[in-house]
Amino acid sequence: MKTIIVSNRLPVKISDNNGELEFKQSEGGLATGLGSIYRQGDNMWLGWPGIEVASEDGQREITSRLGAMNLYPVFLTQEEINLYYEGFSNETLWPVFHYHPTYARYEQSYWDSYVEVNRKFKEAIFQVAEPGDKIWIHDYQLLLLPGMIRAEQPDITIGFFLHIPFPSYELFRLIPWRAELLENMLGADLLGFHTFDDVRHFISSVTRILPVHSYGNELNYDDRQAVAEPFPMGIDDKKFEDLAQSELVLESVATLKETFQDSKMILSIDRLDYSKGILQRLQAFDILLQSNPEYIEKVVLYMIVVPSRDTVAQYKELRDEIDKLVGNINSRYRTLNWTPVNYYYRSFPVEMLSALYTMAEVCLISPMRDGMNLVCKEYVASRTNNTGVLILSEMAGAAKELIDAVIVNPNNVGEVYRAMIDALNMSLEEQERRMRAMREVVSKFNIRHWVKIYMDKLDEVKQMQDSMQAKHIGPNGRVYIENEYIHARRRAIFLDYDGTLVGFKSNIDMAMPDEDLYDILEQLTADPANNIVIVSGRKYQTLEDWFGRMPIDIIAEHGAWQKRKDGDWQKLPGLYNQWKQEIRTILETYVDRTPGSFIEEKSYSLVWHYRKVEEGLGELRANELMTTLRFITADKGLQMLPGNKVIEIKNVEVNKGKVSLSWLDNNECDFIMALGDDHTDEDMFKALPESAFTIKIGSNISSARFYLRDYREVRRLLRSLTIRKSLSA
Ligand code: GDG
Repeated sequence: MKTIIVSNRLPVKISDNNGELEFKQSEGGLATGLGSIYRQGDNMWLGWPGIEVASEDGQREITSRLGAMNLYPVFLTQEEINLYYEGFSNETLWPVFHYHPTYARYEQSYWDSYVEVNRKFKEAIFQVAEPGDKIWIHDYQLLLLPGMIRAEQPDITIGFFLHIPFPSYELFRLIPWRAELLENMLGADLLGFHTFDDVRHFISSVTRILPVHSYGNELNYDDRQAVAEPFPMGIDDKKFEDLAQSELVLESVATLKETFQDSKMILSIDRLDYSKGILQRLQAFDILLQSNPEYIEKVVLYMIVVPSRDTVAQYKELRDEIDKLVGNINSRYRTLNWTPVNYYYRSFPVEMLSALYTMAEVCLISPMRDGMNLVCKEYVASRTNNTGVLILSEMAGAAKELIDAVIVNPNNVGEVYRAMIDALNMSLEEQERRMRAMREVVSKFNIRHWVKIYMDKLDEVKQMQDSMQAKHIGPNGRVYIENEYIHARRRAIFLDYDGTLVGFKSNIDMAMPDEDLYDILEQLTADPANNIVIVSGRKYQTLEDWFGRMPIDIIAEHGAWQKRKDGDWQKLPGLYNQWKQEIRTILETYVDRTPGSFIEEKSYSLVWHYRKVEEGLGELRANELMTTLRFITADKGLQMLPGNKVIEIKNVEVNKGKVSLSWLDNNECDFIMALGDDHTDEDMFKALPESAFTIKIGSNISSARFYLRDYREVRRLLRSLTIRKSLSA
């Protein structure tokens, strides 16, 4: 069993040195963190090596040399890079996911290539993967890969991590291929995001766009469970701490100090991107110099912008605008010995970054959107003497953890400007208090911790699925139940109706029994050893219409009404319903405020239904309603029962547990089976003897002993019981 890391780009730089290929391992945070995984044993990292190699010989050589580093290449053509990477990944997904939908291009050719390249990755994986392997896929270039792998290897373990933000549903739904993207993401067992907000947005998109049921962060789709959870990514804190104290870096710091003398340094480092807020940052710095001339010659903005995608029009334009604004500020404020903005459009060796982190009194990170942002964490890790101030945009994922930074809204240029003034004047004590707290966070939640908790959770999700699988009644479980069934002399079979014998319909009147169901019930009732008891929350009149003619016992309205197969309808004695008027008035206010909801009145209960209400709003109102009714119901001896898109208010004495037990008191049975899909069925599962076959439909979060996926599986089980019985007779 091995682990395969997959990302668009391999952590290696291959360069052609006079015909001789040179391989340099990447030192990025992700590569360092995952080094503990992919460098071990048979494990590997699979991705694009970053160069175009057309010849088979060339590809073979690269594959073999990378193999020695536990890397496995997926070769891409220039056209694929243009359409899949620059196109769909960077011109469609990137702007939408970073809240710039107007920059997004929805080109069919981009999408086609994205599908093709994801397929290419899948094929490469199957050249090396075996059943039992673990696969951890990274980032937005490979959103389709989990589903494509799952389709061919249903049991393989797949983790997925998104390094950029997941946008709100309102933005995500703009993408023409939104359903395909989500369906395939759900092929993963564990979906990791940087922040809880990303998780919320993802869950809200999948539940609105696909028929997915969510229980908290567990998502049920297509007979599988996936889990979505935040894992804020950390850095290699030790590396930056050690670098800051290394001789080479200290020498560079001394040189920088000589250059900048008494000027305080505000540092900013980003890749060229419209999501980084570079222009707004320059505007804030401009205001600082304009409104506070005392800072002239006393402060510099040291700004590194790492070149990126500058062949794309939007990026080129941004670059030109930065050039213009930097030129404008420098030309207005420069003095003979001082340049306000030290701007570099290139990258530097990490030792130089470390020297700048060590030197800068202030680090200004003000993206409009950023999945996490590691630069701010590297600054904190480098401040070994606990001084320095971090100004951090609330739109960066890191702001959720580094709450002791000076947090700003990057759109509020005035606020960013004031934050710079505060930072430049912050007392040493205050700096130390904040920096210590942030250093603790950066050190505890470092990259090794991130990898560990992600991998632990992936194993846990797999175990959860396995235990669900164990509870699921497969062929063996079915044979076991059939044997007990055949040898029993007198049987009780309690059947819930909605969601158990028929599918869940948004119109309750549409969920009437069909021929197939009648046929199954007839087969069951044909055996004199069987007592079939329908236990439903539905009105007794409805159940009478549907099943009254059959030799079946019926318990209606959760037990308020009962009818034996050969008797009449009886109501539970001692129930009263004078409370209804007051509760109904409250429910009506909820119906008035919640389009699609309605009230159902039963003899001894009132039900507020929200199955036709907009996703999310129904749950919100249901919680509100429960809070409103909490005291009134307690006062009146009533019970509130939250069910599947319903809240039922009824007398405390009425519940499926009590009624099924009292039914058994009068009827001794040596085989008891109970099936249900709802909260209200839990009372029954708990009340029945341990030997009973209690079966929950649709979820494994239950006190029932077994689980079936849906009403179709229920019908299959019931039918198989009757067939086995007739075969054994
Ligand atoms: C994604 C998400 C998320 C920068 N300039 C130089 C240089 N760097 C290094 C930094 C840092 C890394 O690049 C940048 O990290 P970020 O987190 O800011 O952004 P990305 O890695 O581009 O992007 C982001 C991240 O994934 C991780 O999940 O945080 O939100 O967009 O490590 O030090 N390194 C060197 N020279 C430079 O000039 N050597």
